[in-house]
Amino acid sequence: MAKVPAETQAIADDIRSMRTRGAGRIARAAVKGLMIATEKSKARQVNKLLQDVALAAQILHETRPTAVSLPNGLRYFYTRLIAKAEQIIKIGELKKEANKIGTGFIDMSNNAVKTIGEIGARLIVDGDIIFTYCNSATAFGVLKAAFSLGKKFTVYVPETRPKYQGHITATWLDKAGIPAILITDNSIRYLMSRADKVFVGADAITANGAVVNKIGTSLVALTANEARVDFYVAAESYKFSPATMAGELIEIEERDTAEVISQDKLARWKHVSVRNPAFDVTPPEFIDAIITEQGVIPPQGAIAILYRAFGWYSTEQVLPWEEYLEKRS
Ligand code: RUB
Repeated sequence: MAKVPAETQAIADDIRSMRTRGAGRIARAAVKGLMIATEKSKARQVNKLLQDVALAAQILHETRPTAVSLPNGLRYFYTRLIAKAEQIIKIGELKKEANKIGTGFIDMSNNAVKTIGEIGARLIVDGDIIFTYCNSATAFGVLKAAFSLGKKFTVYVPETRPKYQGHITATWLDKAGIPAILITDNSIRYLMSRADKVFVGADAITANGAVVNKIGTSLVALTANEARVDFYVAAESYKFSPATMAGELIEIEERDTAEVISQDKLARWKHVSVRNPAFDVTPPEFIDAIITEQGVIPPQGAIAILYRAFGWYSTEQVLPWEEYLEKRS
């Protein structure tokens, strides 16, 4: 039985190992993986093509569990491919349509980040002291757009242990010429009293407006709440989780302990183990607003975004490629 193309497998490996990371980039890379799997499929029948792409969707989906942008991106591509497959029987024609679908998602995603930047920039005023956390292209887009408008502000960037994504953000800010201060994660509460606003990204947003983002985000939100600092989340609407409409929880990824401590040191300890959860949940009470490409909403408005995109959650929204995987085996 045919495997997925090497390029699709490489995309999956890059997502798993975090060479490709950040919820938006993960979604765009995964959709690219499906585009390649469709293009390279040797299937001569439409149904067989759908089965090949289903295997690619499964492999890509299993890479990381938390960012909802990943299943949402895969679902966007696969449901539209099924719809086209119902009308088109020529493989070459279907492949062309698949390419359009994938490009459509990637363009929509890039445009959403740009629009969020423009909308979010309005919230920044001269003299602001801003906190961010981890490395979010969407939150960075807000800062960059405000800076391009000539606004003058300073950004505090926590390092974000254990993988130091804050250093990536610091590099981006430096390249953009935006004044920033890199701080250790333990300095957050001490320095938050001087801040005006926080902008972070999201891996998933639930129906009740809770935001799942890099581990430690909820501590940033807690200290912002205590210091009465505005807390904003910048997130495209494909980061909202339809399954949470039916009360499902977002799975929090636990990563390898080697990211936290050397395995030699760990081996010497007899009574101590290590945990490395990668994300946490910030409750809606700590969030002032979520900036989406559709506009700025209170966290309680999350359900409206979800309803508009998916209708009420139903079994139809169960991963659509699963049915074709079953046919394959
Ligand atoms: C990245 C992270 C980012 C969101 C949003 O976690 O928590 O804040 O993914 O990013 P990781 P973006 O480094 O574990 O992938 O706005 O770029 O989609």
